[in-house]
Amino acid sequence: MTPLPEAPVSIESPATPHPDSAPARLNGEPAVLLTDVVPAPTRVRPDPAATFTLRPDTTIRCGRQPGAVAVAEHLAELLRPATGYPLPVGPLDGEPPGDLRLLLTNLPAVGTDGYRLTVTPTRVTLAAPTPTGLFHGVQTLRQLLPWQIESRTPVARAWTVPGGEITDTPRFAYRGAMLDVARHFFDVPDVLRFIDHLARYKLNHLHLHLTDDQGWRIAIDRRPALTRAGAATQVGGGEGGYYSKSDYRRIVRYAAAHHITVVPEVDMPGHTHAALTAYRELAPDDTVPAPYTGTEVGFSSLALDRETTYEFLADVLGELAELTPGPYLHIGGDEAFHVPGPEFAAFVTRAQSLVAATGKIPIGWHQLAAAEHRPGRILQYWGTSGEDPLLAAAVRCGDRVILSPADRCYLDMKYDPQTPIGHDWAGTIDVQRAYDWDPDSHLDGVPVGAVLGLEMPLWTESVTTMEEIEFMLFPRLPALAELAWSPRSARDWPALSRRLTAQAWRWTEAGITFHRAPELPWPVPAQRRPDSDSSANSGSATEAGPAADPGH
Ligand code: TNX
Repeated sequence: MTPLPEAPVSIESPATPHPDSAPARLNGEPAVLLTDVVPAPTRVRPDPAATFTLRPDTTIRCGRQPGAVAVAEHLAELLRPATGYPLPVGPLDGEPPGDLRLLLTNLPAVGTDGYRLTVTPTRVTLAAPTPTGLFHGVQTLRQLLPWQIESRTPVARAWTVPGGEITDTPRFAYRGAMLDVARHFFDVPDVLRFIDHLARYKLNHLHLHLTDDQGWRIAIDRRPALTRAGAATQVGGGEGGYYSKSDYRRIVRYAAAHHITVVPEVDMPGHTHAALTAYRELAPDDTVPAPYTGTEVGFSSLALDRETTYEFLADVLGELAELTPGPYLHIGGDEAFHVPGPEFAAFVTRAQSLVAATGKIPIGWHQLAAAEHRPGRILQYWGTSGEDPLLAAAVRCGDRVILSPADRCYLDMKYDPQTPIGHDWAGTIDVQRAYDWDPDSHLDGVPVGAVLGLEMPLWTESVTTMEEIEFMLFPRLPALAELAWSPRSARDWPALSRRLTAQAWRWTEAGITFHRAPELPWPVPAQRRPDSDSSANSGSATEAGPAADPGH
């Protein structure tokens, strides 16, 4: 047998850990435990006597089903750069020791999206009833390898996986995050990187807020001025931008390969100023306004009493439905402050019918509750009071709810008053506040059976770069992903804070910017972050990550 390379004696440089760090994590690298995974799996049975070690000749084996082969290839691509091993994907026959096996198999205990991972000294077996379950298991396996697995170049060390068995199944079917590409435009590579972050933590929906007062970001062939005039700027007056249809298809394909469904949003009847700059007949006063680059909300509306508006919406929703393989179209519906209640309800009822005519299911912000129920309709709650009688009534009619309470889930809220970017209208949200609440009982009159899941929106009025996106996401996104995925009984703030800080080694190695939230016991050596300030909220949005370590 080829001798395994020695593990390096220590990481880059001596740690200067937070005084509260667990002793086991102070010197050298942290040993990965089966219980370290974020989000916490449903059931973990460690076998401390068993450790699996990847070998230079390890093969990733799976059945012939294309979905399984695609997940096996994904796993190989994750592991090849750091290990430097070839890790071919091969068939299940033979199965010498040392291999990783991916099995598509009936496993009623884990539902459709769950998996079972079994690690013995001779092999790793990942079993799931669907490719999606296998994909989730791969994300777990990735976290069980040493943190250097995130390196883009080969690292000479032993690639161990702690022994035992994990059986895992999601708590909620809908686990999402939203990116506002209207206030500031983010190009395709940024969106793909955002998708990577969702996939890592087993989120399965990407909501793209494609249109708002400041910009229209998706090409619609029958309405070319939307992207000619409507996409030319953004908050603060930058150049804006938009996705061509092929850009959008690329995003959808990449998301699908990561078992993520894209939920496109065209916000209406408010938040439509950019569309009015493109088509005069959409404007209530029939005049083309100047582009808007500020951050006020609630001032715009489509003309609700003209048929041209509904023809426009049919064109837009029709083309968007054609581009979108997922079942949903999001029609916004928030903050239409200048539209009287009855007109708003009548408008939404028509807009919902236009969505249904495309074969899709309407989702909207919870203000849609004012309009008629439609079979399958989903309302996204973004309030802060935990009660909304109209929403509760809609739920009694059969609507389901995605929870995005702004005072828990809004990733654009500041962590604390010193956070250099973000909002505070829903308060500040530190990591514990994001995590320590119960989706089952959050909304009065909305039983847990009506809660489809959780979504974490990132509005981008003040967020302008990928580093800033990541700074607002990490570590809150993984914490919220745990609420969405892990069983209710697993919620344990001290345990999560330890597991989150262990993730920071991976984020650093992967070049992901994160916020060194002061309430967490960070073990990552500060030296890896030359531009960081030892006080957690230094005013820099690049406390770690690409800027800190451009070599990755
Ligand atoms: C409210 S939340 C909005 C957005 C803003 C956000 C800023 C919601 C449905 N509408 O238009 O960007 O606050 O936090």
